[in-house]
Formats: sequence, C-alpha cells, structure tokens
Amino acid sequence: MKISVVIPYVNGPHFLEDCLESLKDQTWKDFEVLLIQDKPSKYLTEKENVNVVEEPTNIVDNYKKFFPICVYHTTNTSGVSAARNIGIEKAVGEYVYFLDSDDYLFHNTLEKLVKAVDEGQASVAYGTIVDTWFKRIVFFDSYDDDVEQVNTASEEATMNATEGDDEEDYHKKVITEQKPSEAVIDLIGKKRGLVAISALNLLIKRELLIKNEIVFDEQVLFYADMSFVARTLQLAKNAVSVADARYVKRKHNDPIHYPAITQIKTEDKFSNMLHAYENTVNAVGDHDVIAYLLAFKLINYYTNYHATKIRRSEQSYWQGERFSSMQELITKIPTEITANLSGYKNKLVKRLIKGDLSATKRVVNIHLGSKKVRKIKSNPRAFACYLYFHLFTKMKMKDNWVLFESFFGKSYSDSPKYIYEYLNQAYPNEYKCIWVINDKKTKIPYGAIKVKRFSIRYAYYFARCKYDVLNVRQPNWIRKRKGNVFLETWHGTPLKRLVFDQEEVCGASPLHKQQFYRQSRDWDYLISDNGFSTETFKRAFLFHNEIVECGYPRNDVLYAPDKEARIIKLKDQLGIPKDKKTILYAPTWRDDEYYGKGEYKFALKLDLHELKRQLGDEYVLLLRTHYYIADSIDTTGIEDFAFNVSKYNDISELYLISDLLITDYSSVFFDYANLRRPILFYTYDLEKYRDMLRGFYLDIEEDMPGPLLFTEEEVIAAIKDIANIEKKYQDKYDEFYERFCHVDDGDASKRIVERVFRNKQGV
Ligand code: C2G
Repeated sequence: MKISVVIPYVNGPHFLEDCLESLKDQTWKDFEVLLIQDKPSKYLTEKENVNVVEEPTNIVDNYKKFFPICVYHTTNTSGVSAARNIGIEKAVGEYVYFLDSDDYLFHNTLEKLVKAVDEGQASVAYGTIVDTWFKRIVFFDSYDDDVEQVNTASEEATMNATEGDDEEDYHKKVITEQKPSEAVIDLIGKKRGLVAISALNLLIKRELLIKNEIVFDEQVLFYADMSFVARTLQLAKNAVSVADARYVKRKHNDPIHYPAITQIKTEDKFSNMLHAYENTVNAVGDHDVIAYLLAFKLINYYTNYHATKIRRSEQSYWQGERFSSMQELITKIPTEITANLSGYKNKLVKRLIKGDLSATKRVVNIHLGSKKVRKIKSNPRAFACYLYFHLFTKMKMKDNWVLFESFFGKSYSDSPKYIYEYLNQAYPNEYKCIWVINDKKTKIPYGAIKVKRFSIRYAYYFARCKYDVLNVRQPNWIRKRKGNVFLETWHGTPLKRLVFDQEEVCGASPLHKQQFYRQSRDWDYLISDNGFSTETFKRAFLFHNEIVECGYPRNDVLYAPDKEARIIKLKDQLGIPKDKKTILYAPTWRDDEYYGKGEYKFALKLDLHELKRQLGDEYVLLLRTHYYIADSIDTTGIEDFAFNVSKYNDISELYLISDLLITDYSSVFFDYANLRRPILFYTYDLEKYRDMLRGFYLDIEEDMPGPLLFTEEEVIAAIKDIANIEKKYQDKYDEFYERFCHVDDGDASKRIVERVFRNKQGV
C-alpha cells in the first residue's frame, strides 16, 4: 500500500460525497482511506441550527467497491487532531496524506505527489491549494487550467527543509542579506499551504512520523497544524514542491448548518494560538527558518486581529492579561525580525514590547480612524453608511414614514408598487412615502419622495422611516432600529431552490447564506402567494416570524376590473400593434454566467429573424430579460416584430398585454398562470440548470402547466400548434392553478396593508 489517505469527518455528507468521488477518480490507485468519524465539538453542539449527528454509512458503503475504506471513531478525545492521530496510528501505507472531508482533489493530485517523492527521494511532497466555494462538478466545469498554470509557474521547485550545509548558508543569507520577511517568503516559495502552515496537500513518509513521534496537538482545536507541519518539515530529509499537484479547499457558504473550523467564532482561539505557537517554537528551536515563519504568523495575528480587539473590548482579559501574554511571546522573537518591520506593524510591536497598553490603543485608533476616512473619501457609499450609523439612526424615528424599494431601486414595480398604490388610495395623506429609485425620471404617482439607492438621502430615510417595504433583501449594513417594521414582499413563488435548500450558491456572493440568515431575522412580515411558498420560506429561509399568505400584491392588476382598458393604453404607450397577438419571452438568469456581482450574462438562444419569418404574420414578440442581466438583446432590423421591453418597469403589466408566455425556470409563470393563458417552457439547458446549478422544488417534467421545449424548432412548432397544446395541458393547468394561484383575487394589497399598517387580522 503506497498511500493512506486520512479523512476526519464530523458532518456534511454532501461535502464527503464530493471528497470520495474525487478519490475514486484518482489516476493513482494504490491507496487506502481511513475515515475517522469525530464527535462534534462543543462549539457545534452549542449552536441551534448546526447539523451534527450524521453517520455517513451509506456514502461509505457506496465507495467500498472502488477502494479500501475503513471507518474509525474518536473515543476519549475529539477534534480534528485526535481524528488525524487515529489515522496515523492505523495507517499501513508507505505515505500518509491528510484530506479534509469537505475538500476534494484534482484527478491526478496523488499521482503527481507520488512521482515527486519517488524521483526526489523525498520524505515529503507538497502541492498547491486552490480555494473555491463551489462543489466539485461546478468547480471543474469552470476551472481554467491555463490561468492556474500562469499563477504557479514561477513557484520554486524544491525546498530543502533543514539539514545540511546548504541550509545553514541559506539561514545566514536570510538574516544578513535580505529582510527576513522577504527571505522567508522567498524560501517558502509563496506556497499557500506552507505560509498558512497547513497539513493539507502534504504527502508524508509514514516512517518519518512514527520514528519521530510526530502527532497533532490534541489540546487545541485551532492552529493544530502548526506544530505538526513545522516538526515534519524540520525533520524531513527532503521536501519537494509539486506546484501542479492541486488540492481544492472548499469554503463553506453555509456556516449556519455546516461551519468550517475557521468559521467558528470563539474567544478560545486566542489561547489556542498562543499554546500552538509556544509548542511549535519549542519543538523546532529558535534558529530554524520555520521559526521565522512562525514569528511572522504571530506578528500578523497580533497586528491584524488581536490589537483591534484590544481597542474595542473593555474587558480586562483582552486589555490586560492577553496583552501581557502576547508581549511575552513577541519579546522572544529575534530582533532581526522585529527590527525590520515597517509602518503600523512596527509601531504596534514596539509598544507591545514596551508593554504600553494605552499607547497601543492610540496607535490602533489612529490607524483604523484614518483607514475609515480614506474609505469615506474614496467611496460616497461608505460616507452614507457612516452618517447612517453616527447621525441618522440617532434621530427620532417617524411613525408615518414608509420607504419602498423594488429590485434594488431599478424599477417602480412588483409588490411594493401595488402596496404603495393601495396605501395611498385607502389612506390618502396619512403616510409620507419614499421611493428608492435610481432613475429619477421614473414617474411615480401620489408624489412620493424619490431617493437613489445608497445615497445620503437613502441612508437618512432608511434610518428615519418606521416602515420599510422591500422585495429583495435590505443592504447588509442596515441595522433594524427598535420600533422599525420590515415588510419583505419577496419576488416570486420559488421554483429554483432557495438559500438553505440550495446546496451551493455560485456566482452570487459566497457569503449569501450567512448574510441572508442575518438579514431575514429582521423581517417582521414576509408575504407568500400560496401554501407551497409558505412552507418553502419557513424551511429555506429558516424563517420564524410572521408569514402573511395574502397572495401577491403584484398580481392584483391581473384581476383588475379595468383590465381591457389598461391593455389598450399600454399597447399604445409601447407602440405594440393591436392587430397581432403578443408573445412574451421572459427567461431567468444563470448562476454560473456572470461578469461580476449582480451582473449576469445572457445569450439569446433564438434566431429572431427566423422567428419573424415563421411567426411574424400573426405575432409580435416582447423580449424581457431578468433584472440581473447586463447584456442587452439586439433587435436591429426587426423592430416591427421584436420589442425589447427589458427596461419596462413592471412585468405584471406586460403579462396583461401578452397572449402567450415563453419562459424557463423563472418564477414568472406562477404569476402568469393567474391569467389562464398558455405557457411554453424553453428549457434548452435543463440538465445543467437543474442538476448542477440549482435544483428545483417541482418535478419540472411532471408539474408544469405547459410543454418543455429544447430547440428553437420546437418552440416555433409549439407556437403554431398552440390551440392543441392548450387542450392537452388543460388538466395540468387547472391543477397548477389550484395549487399556486388560488389565493390571488385582486385584493392582496388590501390584505397586507390592513395587516401591517393597521394591525388588522384576517381581512
Ligand atoms: N422578472 C422579470 N423579468 C424576467 C424574469 C423575472 O421582470 N425576465 C421578475 C419577475 O417579477 C419574477 C422576479 O423577477 O417573478 C424573479 O425572477 P426569477 O426569474 O424567478 O429569479 P430570481 O430573481 O432568482 O427569483 O422565489 C423567487 C425566485 O426563486 C427568485
């Protein structure tokens, strides 16, 4: 047996599957797996939502046919160190390799490491660590090998860790000819794995560990790799670097259910750091280059993290005891290092060594203060935010002020619009209303005050309004004030899995789940359109406040008594011919196709000229991209057939003027079905969208009120045959309507206004 792969496991079966799948795919087959089931630490069991008890028996069984896999359990002790130590003890391979159950490997990682140790006669080989938020299949789908090659090409090939004359010389060079910081980084070759002092992606000769009794320190949960890696590298005859042996370190975007060790917040990290540091320094000795690396780690820990805490905390253990513990350690660091620091780090370390706590606080205050001023100067948004905290939230809140925002201020639309209009009709002049709208030219009735999102006036009104009505999340920096009422209308019955039901969030902020959780705690009311949404929101948002199942205010217009008159008016306004039928094409966005945050790509998979040729006599086409889409559709030369209505504020009104809807996985069809008009689903990328990106709540092949179409020809044929399709889908449509549309009746705005603003139940 060449390699023993040691995997500690606490929770996260979906992570583990990716991990084992990547082992199954290895080109190097000679390995065994030791999976060590660990008990959850107190940090996990204390938290209410963390998923802790999960024996992965089924998953393990599935992989037994591909490689030998043994499961062990931590018994008296627990923690990742204890688990890995069991692995070292039970391993029989010539080499040991640590892999975390939430990470995975490239298909050739083990092979590259094995070749490198064999060729270099080395006792350790270490590769590169690549970070990602994505699950395996998504990560590899978008992984650009060429970019990685460029990044790693300059890295050093070999590092001799300790023994021998060469190393002696190198040490001298380190100390005398260059600044130690640069020298150490140079020596380490900027290997993330080693700078972070991580035991991951190291292939280690088992004999080296056994002979020298190198184990993980079980007294600490955090920073336990430090002494292990330092000792291993110190004693390794030869350590070879293999830049293209890649290990994928997967960050967790659901720290609520599955926090990674680094995401656990606890005061114990400080004592763990000090303990691990002292232990390591004692083990490797002062003169080793690794000790330098450690010294920098400690200095960085102090200056980047700990010192800031000293300033903020009033508690004596932060200010006094911890300050002196840190002082004691940093004073022992060789002066070659401490004397060569510059700027802020230098000032802090000097004052620490002197033991001057108040001077330290002054340095931190000035540093952070000037950082903030620089930020405010360069970013008007930060200034608005600053005023929000320090001025506006200190002002009195206004009981009859209401702030409305729809799709990040991009439009006057959706449920906030209809709630606003009802509020003004039913209670004229009682409320002062503010609309967040980025385009000032947008017409808004009833004389609302218009403010641009993230402007100073936005911060002012957000702080002073008692009521905030939004259809997406509030900005992350908004803090709910006492007496504030947040009404979250949301923006659709979900088809695509949401937040905590979603395994991965690609493209969007990787902190999505954590932030979503915190923001949604502030919502007093959440609107739901049907029983299905109510249940989904409770589960997917972990939502425990009031859900008002009143139907969607935005759908009121679909039941308006003056519907026909509105249709004529709107067609005139948009210049849409009245003698032709209208098709609305409203697709959604794709998680993996984006330019940047909130800016997504869209490639139209329809040939508009062909559509016009085949359907132009009878139909016109309205094209409506999702509000996240930054690409715009070109309709040059066919302006009399294809109308780009992406910029039109309110899609509900567009539903009214269209005779047929084409969509994909967008929630628009739940609303459109209120009209009982035909719906086609152009799902050309169904497999990828469903299986890779999102996953759906409905069985899309069974439950949809219309056919799934995969090519342009099928779309054209379906439109030509629409009468038959309507007949064929009648029963499904009725069922669908009953399930998702039965609450909507034109009075949703009234119901929610009476509930939230007048505190009446059951209107
Ligand atoms: N929308 C639009 N134009 C489109 C697509 C969507 O104006 N081409 C609007 C509709 O009001 C729709 C809403 O944006 O209901 C949400 O769009 P979705 O495509 O469903 O996507 P998303 O923003 O991810 O909404 O629970 C709701 C969804 O799951 C999340």
